Amino acid sequence: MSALAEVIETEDAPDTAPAQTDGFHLIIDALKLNGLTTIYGVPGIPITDLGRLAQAEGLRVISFRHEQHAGNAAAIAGFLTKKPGICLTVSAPGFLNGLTALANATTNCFPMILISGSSEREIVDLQQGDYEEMDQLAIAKPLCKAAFRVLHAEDIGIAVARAIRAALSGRPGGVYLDVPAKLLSQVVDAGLGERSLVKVIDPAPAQIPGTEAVKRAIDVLKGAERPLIILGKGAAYAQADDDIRSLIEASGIPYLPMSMAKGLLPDTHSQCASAARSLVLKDADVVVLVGARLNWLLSHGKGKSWGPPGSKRFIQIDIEPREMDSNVEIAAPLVGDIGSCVAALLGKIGAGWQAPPSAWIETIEARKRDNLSKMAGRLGKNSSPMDFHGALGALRQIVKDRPDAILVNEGANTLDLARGIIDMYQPRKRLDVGTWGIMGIGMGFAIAAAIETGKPVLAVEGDSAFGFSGMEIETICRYRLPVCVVVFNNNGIYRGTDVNPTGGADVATTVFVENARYDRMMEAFGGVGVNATTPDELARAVAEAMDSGRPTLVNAVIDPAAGTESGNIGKLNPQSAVGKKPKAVG
Ligand code: ADP
Ligand code: TPW
Ligand code: MG
Repeated sequence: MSALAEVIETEDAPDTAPAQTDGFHLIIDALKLNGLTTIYGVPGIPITDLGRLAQAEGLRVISFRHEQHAGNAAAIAGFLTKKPGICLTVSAPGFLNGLTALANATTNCFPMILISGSSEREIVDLQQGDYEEMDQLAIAKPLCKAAFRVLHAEDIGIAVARAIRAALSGRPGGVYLDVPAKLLSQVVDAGLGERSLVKVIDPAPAQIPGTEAVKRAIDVLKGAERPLIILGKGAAYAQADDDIRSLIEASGIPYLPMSMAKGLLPDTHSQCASAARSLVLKDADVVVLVGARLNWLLSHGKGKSWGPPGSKRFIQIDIEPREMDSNVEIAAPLVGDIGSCVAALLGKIGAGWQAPPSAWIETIEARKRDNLSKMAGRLGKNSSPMDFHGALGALRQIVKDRPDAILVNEGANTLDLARGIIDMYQPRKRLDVGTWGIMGIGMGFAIAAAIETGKPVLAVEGDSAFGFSGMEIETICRYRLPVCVVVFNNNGIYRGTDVNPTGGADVATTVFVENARYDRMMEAFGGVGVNATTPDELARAVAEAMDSGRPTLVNAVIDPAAGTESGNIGKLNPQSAVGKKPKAVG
């Protein structure tokens, strides 16, 4: 141990001793110095006092009921603010609970830092059975972008700086910071401590694309007859909203927003091709990817949905060079940050730019008109029990009337149908299950969205999806957050009509308690609970909640037979790969 880090018993210190600080305060000061003023976590040994002291020092410390939701909150805070969200957990089990969120953040390219207390190194390394013993650093490493452990208080400043830079620079992601119990109580001279802190300068430096690469991209684009731009959540994260809109409008190219890029331009924009999705994917000849990976969500850029092999050329904008050619050949890789890349393209799209051929635009228009009119008929139904379209038609109007509200969305049918039906009007207003299609982000995302933006939040949740994080409605009530949760209650996963094929006493594996009243859970914590059986009742309850800002849960009674297996992605079920249509039993 260095001289600086030596633990000094405070009661032995003479009155004239120089001012001192400790590991607790240095962590808090390092976060503050870097503008990180909110912590999402769960208290316990050894970090209870870190949370207390952070609150005493003016940070906002939001205590959750389970670390996974605190972690999800930190991750989405990172997405919304371009600053790493901070999650604080206790050792071993608390750390593991937070780890799912850290891995999910990394997968989704959200910047966050999981700070976890840990047991004593000497005991952990000899496996002598410490309280909550676990080699957390080793476990975190493969699941995040970077992982660090701090042993000396005077290294805290550098460690926090490294964590921030690792989370934000290049492709953003999750970082793990291991803080053993002993570190927190280490005492050091206050002046030395202060000088050891580091303010990170320019943590996400602009990455300017090469001129050759820009020219190549423009050449490919100029040769296009049926161009398409796909906006991904990287484009939403980049906060280059004005330039992205200018690029689309100046080029006249139709665009398709991925789920969390919806609202980057209003979904009602004339160039939005969402309502003609399958047509544009199949028929486009040049596709510009802006912060969107060619992963499963885009059928890996190949196969039937992309038209005949070799019928496409791709231009890809991404900050991560290794993303290029990950699934198919990229004709024009444009490596850099989205702001710089889009600005560079925009600089080349001047007065003489040829808009795409009108035949392409008209074909898309015709398909959009067709699909939108088919959908419109289904949205107005005021039936009871509700089907998904009737209920979502009501919520679509709620969001249209409140375009700055944030929509959180998870489930299967509840997710896929809400994505298609609820138009978004502003950037970064739609937060959902992301790259993994993970259930359980709901309440964590809703809480952080309310805390970070101060805007009302509408969480549209499948009844199964809600169950993963449902206990956090106590957190919503405790902090009096303007969150309205709508549980699409169809008595189960995908639908509530499956039966046990053996005829035995156990219900089917996808079925829940019939006619459960989730609204009463909210009432238990002092919030507003409403049971809604028609779209009109649903609309009234949600409008009132969004306008009052009172924590509300609406139990929306959905026909248990209305959903389909796995929502839109039934084809990914292994049974369907061998030619059997996935079908609910019963
Ligand atoms: P979606 O799920 O919406 O299709 P993905 O998560 O697959 O989006 O893709 C996001 C991509 O955006 C990632 O490949 C990531 O490297 C990239 N990205 C994130 N931030 C930036 C940025 N500031 N500049 C450039 N690329 C970025
Ligand atoms: C962490 C698998 C995908 S969708 C879903 C599950 C359990 C729930 C669907 O039912 P829900 O929606 O929410 O009631 P609806 O409208 O279709 O009835 N565990 C994790 N992530 C995933 N994706 C699953 C399980 C799953
Ligand atoms: Mg359900």
